Amino acid sequence: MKTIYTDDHKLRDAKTELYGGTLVPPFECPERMDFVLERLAAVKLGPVEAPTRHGLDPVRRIHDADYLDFLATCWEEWQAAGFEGEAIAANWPARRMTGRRPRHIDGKIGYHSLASETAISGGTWEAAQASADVALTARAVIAGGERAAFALCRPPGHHATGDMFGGYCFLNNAAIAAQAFLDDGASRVAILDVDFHHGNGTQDIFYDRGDVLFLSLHGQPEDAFPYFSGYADETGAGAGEGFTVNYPMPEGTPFERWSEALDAACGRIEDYGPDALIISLGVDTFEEDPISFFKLKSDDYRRYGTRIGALGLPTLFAMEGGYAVAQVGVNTVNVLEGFEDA
Ligand code: SP5
Ligand code: ZN
Repeated sequence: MKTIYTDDHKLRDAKTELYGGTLVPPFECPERMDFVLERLAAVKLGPVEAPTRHGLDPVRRIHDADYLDFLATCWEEWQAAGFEGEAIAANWPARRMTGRRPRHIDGKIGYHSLASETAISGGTWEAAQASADVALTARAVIAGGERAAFALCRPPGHHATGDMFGGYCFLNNAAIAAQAFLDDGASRVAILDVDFHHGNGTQDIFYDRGDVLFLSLHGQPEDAFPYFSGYADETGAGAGEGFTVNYPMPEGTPFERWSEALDAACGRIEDYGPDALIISLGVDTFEEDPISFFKLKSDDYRRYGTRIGALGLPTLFAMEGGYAVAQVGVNTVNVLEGFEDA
């Protein structure tokens, strides 16, 4: 299958992540992509092509105008305020406070964020736009008749809501691609999120809609980021009731248990009968991932790729997380190879 990729992701190069009370080098680092590219070449999965520019119109279908304005101006405003570090939120509209959007960047960044680990620095906005273009270009490859495509997105997207960044995500690439399928004539799209973390952003964006089925396998929210979503009783609202499906799982979950949840999710997808499937492909379910607690092994990625391939659907893989950097390439490409074996 084709991979869509651009070096423009390197513009996302924050130096700090707030982790355990100290500023550390971000887990979500540019080098992750090198390992994926290296493995794609080693197994000759297929051509790697550059994205085409799609502009902000398809992004505006998912994200609010004032949020996009914030992303575009955050770093300049932060510097103009005289702050010396990278832009990190320290204040939020917490319970019983007003939800009004402040003017000062120190307030506005809290209004538009859901976590403080993710710092904004120069180039973040440009890289986020390029990442959305990668997803939209892969979407167009499938619309052009290919069975599948791999959007090697960075930064990732599934934590980003319509108006909040966090969890290393700024624009929700999978949601933007799903909406593009619908706007191009699809009736139903399924998004299966296999990243270790709950895809809170994607869930939130489509929570009250029946034209996108969202399913997520993830670390249970009692113990795992993003902590405030991903319970099994979150099932959608209104017209979206029944079209959000969560499979939270505990610390130490091995592939045997995880793959049962995947089988259940695949059954739901078959019942739904979507025109296209998007996989939010995070490989932080790996046993050696430094910030996660599932126990998948490298061979397991190939096995579950085959299960996804057996659905027989047009399938867009969008890269999300995975922080055992040297193994991110093998594990990610194993999924794609397993898919092609189906
Ligand atoms: C796209 C993606 O995978 N985003 C993940 C963002 C997670 N950020 C918060 C990390 C906090 C991890 N704390 C776990 C402690 C493990 N010892
Ligand atoms: Zn993740």
